[in-house]
Amino acid sequence: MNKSTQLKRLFQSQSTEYLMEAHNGLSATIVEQTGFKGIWASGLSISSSLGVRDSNEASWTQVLDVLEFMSDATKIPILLDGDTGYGNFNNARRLVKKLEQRNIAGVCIEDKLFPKTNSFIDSGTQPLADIDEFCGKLKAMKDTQDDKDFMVVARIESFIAGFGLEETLRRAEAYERAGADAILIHSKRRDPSEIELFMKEWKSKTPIIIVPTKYYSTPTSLFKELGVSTIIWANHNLRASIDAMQRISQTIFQDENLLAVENNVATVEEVFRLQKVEELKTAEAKYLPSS
Ligand code: SPV
Ligand code: MG
Repeated sequence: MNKSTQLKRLFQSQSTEYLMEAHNGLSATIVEQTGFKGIWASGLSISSSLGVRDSNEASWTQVLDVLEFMSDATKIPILLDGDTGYGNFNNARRLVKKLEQRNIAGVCIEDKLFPKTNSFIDSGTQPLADIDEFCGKLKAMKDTQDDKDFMVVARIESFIAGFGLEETLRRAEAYERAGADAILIHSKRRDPSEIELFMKEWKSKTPIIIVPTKYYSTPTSLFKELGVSTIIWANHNLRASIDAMQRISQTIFQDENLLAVENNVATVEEVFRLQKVEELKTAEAKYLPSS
C-alpha cells in the first residue's frame, strides 16, 4: 500500500493511532522495527540532530535530504513537521511536490510566521498567521499534490499563543474548509484541559491529532475517550539519544578506557543489522564475479 494511503488510513481509523518521532535513517529504522505504523519527522529533532536551532536555521532542502534517508530506510509512512511551510503558499506547494517525489506521506504546517519558533520556547509572543493567508497556503498545497492520498495537516497554535477555545475553533473550521486532511491542536499546558475543551466542541469528522509532550502524565485512555485520532510522541528518540550519548561520552572521558561502557552500548553487530548488511552480502554473492 502507498505510504500516503497508509497514513490516511491511520488518521481515519476508528481507534487512536500513534506516530513516533525519528530524525534520521537510523532512528526511522528503529521506529519501524519497534512496530509503530508511522513516523513523525520532528522539526525540533531534525534541527537539533543537525546541531542547529528549531528556527528554520536548516534550509528546507537540507531537511529534505534527511527525509530522503528516512524514507529510503523504511516502508511505513512519514509525516513531515513542515513548520510554517518555509515561506508563503508558493514555497509550501513546491515543498509538496518535492515531498511526493521522495515518497513522504504527508506534511503538517503550523499557523505561525517564518522563521518559526518552537512552541515551547518562551519568547514572549508566538505571532499567528492570518487565517485567510494560511487557508490559501493549505489550498495551494492540496491543489498541487499529484497523489490523491497525500496528507496535509493543519496545525493550530492559537492555544500556544494565548488565545482561547473560540479562536481555536474558528481556525479549525476555516482550515477544514480549506481542505486540511487533519487538524493538529497544540497545547503547552501541563494538563490536558485545552485539548478536552476543544474535543468536546469538535463535532466534525476531520481527524484531530495531538502532541502530549507537556501534558505527558495524562492517561492515553482519556485521549481515546475524547476521540483523538492520532497521538504524536514528538521528540523522545532524540531526547533518549542525547541522554545516552552524554552518559557514554562522560564515562569514556573520565575513565580513559572502555571497560565500563562496552556492555552498555549496542554491539557493533547490532549496528550492522540495522544497516541491513546481510542484504549487501546476499547481493554481493549474486552480482559480484566469483573468484
Ligand atoms: C516538533 O516535534 O518539532 C514539534 C512538536 O513541532 S513540538 O516541539 O512539541 O512543538
Ligand atoms: Mg516542530
